[in-house]
Amino acid sequence: MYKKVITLTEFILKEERNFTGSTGSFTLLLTQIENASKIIASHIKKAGLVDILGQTGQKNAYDEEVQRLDEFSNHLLVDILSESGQAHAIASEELDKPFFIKKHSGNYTVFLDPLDGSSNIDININVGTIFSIYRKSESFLEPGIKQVAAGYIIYGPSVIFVYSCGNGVNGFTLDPSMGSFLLSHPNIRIPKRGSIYSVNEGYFPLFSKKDQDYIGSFKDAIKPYKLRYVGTMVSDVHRTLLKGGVFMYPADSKHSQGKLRLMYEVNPMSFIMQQAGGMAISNGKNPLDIVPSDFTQKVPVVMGSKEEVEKYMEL
Ligand code: P6P
Repeated sequence: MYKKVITLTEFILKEERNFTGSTGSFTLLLTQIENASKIIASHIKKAGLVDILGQTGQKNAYDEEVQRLDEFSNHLLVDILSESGQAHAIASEELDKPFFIKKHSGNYTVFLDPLDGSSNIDININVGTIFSIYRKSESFLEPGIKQVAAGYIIYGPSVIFVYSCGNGVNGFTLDPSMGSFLLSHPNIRIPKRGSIYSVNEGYFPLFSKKDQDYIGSFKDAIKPYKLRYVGTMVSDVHRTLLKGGVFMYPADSKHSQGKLRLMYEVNPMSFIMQQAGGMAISNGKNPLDIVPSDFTQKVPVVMGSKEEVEKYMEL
């Protein structure tokens, strides 16, 4: 029996029709991100076989070692988006400053974490790409609430493309035999509560008393929560989105604002969480309401199921 499968391209086109006056520009931009993710996925699959592993010996704006695959993914995404004619500017975790497109400039600003969790590449653990899209604006940095779309691609046993442009969250799995992403997770809704908490317990002694008490509440629960922590935000957030529970990257006594970047990681993932019925909190407020001070700004974050995040707010 013929069963219509919906490709990501068809889905984006259908969504485009929901936006009056849409010109197809956003569709083309998102399709180019899709195309780049397929190329990145294919390189990751054979990372162990070609001389693309290891470090470049360079450091990024956060003084972190740049992995070769980081650099490759960044160059690829910047090139493809620059050529798309739809991007006005591209800001990437791997670039010291935003890249403003002169020729074929477009209407959108894209913030990218080209290869999130890249230090896990060499041990064959999932990595991801995170993107966050704004309309071109005078003030380059805008609060996350102004995002027109956000999403991620998780490169794991399957390659899954998850995104939202404000009408809920949908996930698409790459069918390698067709080279197309097919709708596999329609209308993702995060469970109201979960049974997993996700945090780097190694830093527990450095956390605030409030964060320690919050984490302790999962261990002391009548039915204790499970701890799952991959160390790749895309993986930890994806699991939280599908299974429920909470992911957190708190501030600690050595990092007053934690490690995750507002523009590249916290805003897109908070947007997705909220679109799926979940919540996110940074320094006591919705991360999407934070007026960014600069594009490398870091914020602590707790995100996930309503019940777990509300419990954090009550502390
Ligand atoms: P830690 C990866 O380097 C990353 O930016 C996120 O993907 C991840 O959530 C976090 O850092 C892991 O940091 O300090 O627990 O190793």
